[in-house]
Amino acid sequence: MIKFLHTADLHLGKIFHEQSLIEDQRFMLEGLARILEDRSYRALIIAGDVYDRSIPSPDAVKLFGSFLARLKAQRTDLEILIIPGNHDSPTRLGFGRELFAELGIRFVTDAGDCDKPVIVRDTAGGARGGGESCAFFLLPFLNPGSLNEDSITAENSSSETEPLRSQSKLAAAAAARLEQARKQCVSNGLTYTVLAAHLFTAGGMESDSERIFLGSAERVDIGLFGAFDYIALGHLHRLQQAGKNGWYSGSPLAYSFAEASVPAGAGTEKSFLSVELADGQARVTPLPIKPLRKVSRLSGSFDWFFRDSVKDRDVCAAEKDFLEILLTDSSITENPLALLRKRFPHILSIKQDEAFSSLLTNHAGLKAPAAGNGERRDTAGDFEEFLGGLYGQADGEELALFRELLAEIEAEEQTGDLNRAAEQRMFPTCDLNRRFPS
Ligand SMILES: [Mn+2]
Repeated sequence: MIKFLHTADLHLGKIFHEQSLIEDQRFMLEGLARILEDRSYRALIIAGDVYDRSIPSPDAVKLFGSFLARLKAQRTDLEILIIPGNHDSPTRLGFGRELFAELGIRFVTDAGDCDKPVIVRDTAGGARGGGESCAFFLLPFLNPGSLNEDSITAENSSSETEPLRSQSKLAAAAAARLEQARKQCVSNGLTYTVLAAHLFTAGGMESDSERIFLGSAERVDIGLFGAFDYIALGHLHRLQQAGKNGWYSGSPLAYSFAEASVPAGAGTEKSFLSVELADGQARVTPLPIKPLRKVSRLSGSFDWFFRDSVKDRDVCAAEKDFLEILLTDSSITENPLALLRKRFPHILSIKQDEAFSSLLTNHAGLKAPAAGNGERRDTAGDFEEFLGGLYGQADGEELALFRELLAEIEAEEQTGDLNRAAEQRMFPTCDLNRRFPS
């Protein structure tokens, strides 16, 4: 029997609505290290997106370094298998990989190396083993150009090779290489073959925290890798099966409110996957992860949250979570985040969709009239109407102040126009957007 743990999409260094998650990630990795104290685990797979950014934050790098050191301090025999995802820089992630390989920490960062497996043997039956064995193939995220056309057909008559761009073509090229190497392993008597890959498979269920790929050519047919006993996938952040033998472990923490655990919803639980290869098949067991702080979504009126919910069990249970609150009021509340933060210290987002949509339907007149009808806009009148829409009626004092400021600005604009005309004779107009593309 060969047993290993599969995770992916750690996104170390992730900033979630301006909130650093580094403490939450440290807590999660401590939990992972504790699971791996169990000596029956022979390997750990991290299937891409170790970091959130290609240039990771110093905190993230330190955290990952100390995590690897801890794993090796407690278990020198554990194989640690790592590939870059689309968020990682392969070169930076793979720094020192030749040295790390000596320690049983494998970073495969070049797609051309995907056909060189790491062999793990079951030594439970004594030092000479005699037990089962597994070849772990590691396929890094396929950046455009990371494989050439000639990888598909070994006998390529043309000397010119074309770098491949789309995910589907790259995956097909990788699959051809992998299948040759996999067959070789089987004929060499290895019991199992496993593939780790960071891919967006066709039919996969997305959440809000992956970087999206557009177009069907960017989705990969998981059937290409159907001969492997298990495919440890990264990229999609929800735990899900892909094809017969493929699994996304999902991210170990929720990285969007779409993955919130409150209210309870299907498929939002975060887990590591414990995989046992035995009796010719893979048995997959999700190990639920208890986060330091949950990500939750609540809805109700502002007054309910501000006053009336102090004894509500669900609200009290979520008080310290990373929160998104959906306000159901039909009128807009000013500064709700500042007001609610006293009670909910980790509130990160407030939505007032209902108030905004009722504002639009009840005050259709707020919409700007069609441009170019020659009518001069009455700015103060528009503002009065806007205040009316927000608060039922405009505040007279506010409106008077607005008229005063408006008069000042209009006077300035008139003199400004004369100055600008003079400036433009000296400096021809330049398009700022073109000079500084966003
Ligand atoms: Mn990811």
